Amino acid sequence: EAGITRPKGHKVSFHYNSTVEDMHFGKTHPMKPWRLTLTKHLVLGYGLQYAMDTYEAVKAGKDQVRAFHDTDYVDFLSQVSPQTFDALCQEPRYRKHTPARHDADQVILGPFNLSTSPGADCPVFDGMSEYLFLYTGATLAATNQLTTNQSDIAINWSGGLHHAHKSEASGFCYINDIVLSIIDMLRVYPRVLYIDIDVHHGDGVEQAFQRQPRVMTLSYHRYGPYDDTNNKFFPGTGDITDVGLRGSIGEHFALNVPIGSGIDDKQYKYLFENVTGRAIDAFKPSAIVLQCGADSLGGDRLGQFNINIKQHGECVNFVKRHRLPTLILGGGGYTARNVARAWCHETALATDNGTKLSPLIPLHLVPRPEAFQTRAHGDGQLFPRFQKDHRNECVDAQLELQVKVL
Ligand code: TV1
Ligand code: CA
Ligand code: ZN
Repeated sequence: EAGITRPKGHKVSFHYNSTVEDMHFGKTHPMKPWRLTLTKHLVLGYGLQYAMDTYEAVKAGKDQVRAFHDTDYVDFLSQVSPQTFDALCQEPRYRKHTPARHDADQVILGPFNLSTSPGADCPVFDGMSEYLFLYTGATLAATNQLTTNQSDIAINWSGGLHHAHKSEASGFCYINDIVLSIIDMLRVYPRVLYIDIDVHHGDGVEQAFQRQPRVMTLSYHRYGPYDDTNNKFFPGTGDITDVGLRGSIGEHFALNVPIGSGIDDKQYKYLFENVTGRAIDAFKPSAIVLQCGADSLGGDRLGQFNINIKQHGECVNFVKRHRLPTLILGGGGYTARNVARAWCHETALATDNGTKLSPLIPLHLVPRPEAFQTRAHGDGQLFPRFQKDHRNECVDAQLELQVKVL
């Protein structure tokens, strides 16, 4: 589109592979990889590809994933499919990881917290292995752009899977691409700051670096009782008193900002800018990893915050103003149209095109709606609304339906 220009003074790279869009976690599973199709079409529709270098991601190697994850787990992930799952579970080396157990929702869990039962957080689905190694490959390529000084900001909206542990999948996350990226960064940068604005606590990243004073982790998240039950909001960790491993040299290099439901833009801005600003001043990071989970937006299917896209984007701008090498990642986000709006807006902010997106997508750049609606897993009704709604007003309408009081 006319008006979209390359940023002056910094370089942005965008890492993506469309194969991830076609994955299905299961019919009712909240994680919808096709939100990345919507994001891609908005980014291309506005012409933002002309403001950055775009790279097609390739799969990460098993050796690269082993930099954090357990060898058995990596081998299992690289071989598993719905067809091979049961046989793999019987193999001696994986059997020791297979306690027959149920989660709180009575879902049968196999090794590494993986499952083929409906309702599982971390299902085994067709194409899963390819999906995992692709989103990881995109994050590692983005990281390489930064560590070799070829980009100042690198973006991978398919990454940011912050709950995965060394030998366990958790909360829709299988490979922790964030931890792998930070491990790579530590070869080049003295200190790395990780900031997590997903509505969930970034527990996997925090735990991986709980003894590491060269990595500061900072997560903003919903914390506490979920509703009037005794259930805590997932994953239930990230209290304000949780500051890294007690007695280790990593103590005080983790920060947590637990938040109640319904926080609004003004309150979030106050918290984010004060805490992040002071963390940057004190820690003096050499690079920043920003996980931009869009489930902190108002109207999210799983989230409980009331943040508008404008404020979500302000977090990206605030980090960008520090002019440090920055990796921007996706994460959660379960109301697909708002995820796409937020991440497209943030792609524009990263490339200094934040004020140039008109509320209407130029029609000649929009893929044919009918082609879109025939997608088996597409939400056909979303597309026409896409053209009408303003990217910064969309959340407000949702909020009227879902009034939440702090
Ligand atoms: C299948 C089908 C799985 C429908 C999971 C919501 C489903 C959830 C489903 C769901 C769901 C969670 C728990 C599970 C407590 C556990 C990408 C034992 C309508 C980064 C992960 C949230 C968030 C996990 C990931 C959470 C991220 N919430 N319907 N599962 N039980 N798990 O609460 O941070 O965004 O909800
Ligand atoms: Ca968070
Ligand atoms: Zn989340």
